[in-house]
Amino acid sequence: MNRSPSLPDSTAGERAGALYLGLDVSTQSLSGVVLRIEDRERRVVYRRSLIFDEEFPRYHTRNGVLPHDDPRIATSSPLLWSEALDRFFEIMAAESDLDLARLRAVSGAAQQHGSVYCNREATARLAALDPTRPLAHQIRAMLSRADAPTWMDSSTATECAAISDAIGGPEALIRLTGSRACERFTGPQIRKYARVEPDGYASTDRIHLVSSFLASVLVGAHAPIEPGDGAGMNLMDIVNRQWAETALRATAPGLRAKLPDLAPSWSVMGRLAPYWTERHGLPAANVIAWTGDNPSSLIGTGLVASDRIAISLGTSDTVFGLMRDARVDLSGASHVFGAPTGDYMALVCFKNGALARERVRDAYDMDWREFSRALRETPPGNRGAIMLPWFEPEITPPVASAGVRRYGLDPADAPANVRALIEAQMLGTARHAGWMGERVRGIHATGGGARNREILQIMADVHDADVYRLEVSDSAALGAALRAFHGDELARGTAIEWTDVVAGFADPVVDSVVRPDPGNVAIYARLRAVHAACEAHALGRGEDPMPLIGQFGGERTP
Ligand code: XUL
Repeated sequence: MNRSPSLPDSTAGERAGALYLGLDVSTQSLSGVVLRIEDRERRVVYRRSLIFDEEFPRYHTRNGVLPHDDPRIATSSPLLWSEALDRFFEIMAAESDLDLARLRAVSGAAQQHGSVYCNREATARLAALDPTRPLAHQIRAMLSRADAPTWMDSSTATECAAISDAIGGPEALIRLTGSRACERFTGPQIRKYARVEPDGYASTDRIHLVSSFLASVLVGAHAPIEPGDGAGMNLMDIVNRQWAETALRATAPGLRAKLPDLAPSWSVMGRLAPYWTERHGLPAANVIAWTGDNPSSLIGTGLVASDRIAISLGTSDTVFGLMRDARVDLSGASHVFGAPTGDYMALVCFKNGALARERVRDAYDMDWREFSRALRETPPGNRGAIMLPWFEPEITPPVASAGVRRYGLDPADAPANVRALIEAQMLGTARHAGWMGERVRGIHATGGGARNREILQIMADVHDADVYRLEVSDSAALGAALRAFHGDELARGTAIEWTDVVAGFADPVVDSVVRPDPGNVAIYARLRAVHAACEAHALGRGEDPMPLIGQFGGERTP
């Protein structure tokens, strides 16, 4: 998470224009972005992040997670998130110099999959939040479970198997909910809670996602779940965006009555409750449905059409993009969530991203300049040599035991290994996102790795698409602010296109476009088959790919 400066970007003279606030409650921090929109003039006028470990030491979180003896368990605290929300408003009101009377709407994003368990008193207590008393105390009295399991939890393997079996196997669950049963998803987490703490489950009246819980706190009433985030539960029918009866039954008894309703992403949840207006001097602004951080980032990176995808080269590499149709990845490696536009979004995650790039760089004792030089000085296609860079167990394709595989690649040839790594990563993104079925013409490249032009050239050549470097910080919070604007306009009866909503934000870095080289595109079209054959072989599903490599290398060598 980027640490935004604690001072506003620009606040002097911000007196006119409507303001829209977007919040992102992620694993480690809460970030907020305020947009000022007046006619055609629109810009970010305030940004602020609060790092949980630093700002709220009394919760003893490490990187936003509460300490546990069992490393598979990862929980956080709804009190911490609520307190952070309160602190953010307090700081914004004190330091921003914005005319907050012009705040028209608020929306938010939160880490996906996490769940918050409320007791029967929560409805009345939400409606009666007292602005003269600290928020955390009031929230504590609403919870039937003190901790909230988060997306980093991996303690529900038994539950995943049981849910999958009950639905008819992984493919059936993927077709129904958009994802196979995942340990971090909310359904398996709920099933585990109902099994391990049946009394706690019985005393739970409402189970929220982190996103719908925080929206509820803002409006002072239980807010619905929206389909972008709802899709991360293994409980929602991905096509018709309703709770899936069979999945509910496979998860826990009486679950439907404990879940909020589902509502479209642009719904108005209500208005800022008196707690917020009176405590922080805010107007009763509209609160638009909160979503998950990934669906929100889709908007924050400007991906509102299906012919563009984003590739984020971070700790892990992710590919995400909007899809018009509810296609699914039956391999189980990817997820389909709802998109805040009412469409769908795909998310494909590769664990061996920056981690693998750093391992290769270090193994050959290079710095990043030498790494780039190796890419410049080696031939596209690497004479058919392939590396499968599974330094850690991989998510896409699923690889349980780590181990780098090399085909036709001499481990002692440093430059060839650098090229083999990047080509494998880019071929991986292209091949494993192919199920989306969209013709990709443009790629928004983000993350630390996107600063390397040589990597972007290989990305452009492998995908046969223009690549634009994007430097959007806090894309989830920006997406939330843009959604606040969109939802508020709709609520006022103004029809507004998504392309108009994101225009001027999430623009590529000037002169950053990297275009595909037709000769290289042809090479990579052939190398795809070699990469696929090596992967199948490494996963124990295919023939020896060496003859294919010999053929490829032979054709390239004069
Ligand atoms: C997505 C996922 C993470 C969290 C991070 O499936 O688990 O990206 O949303 O906050």
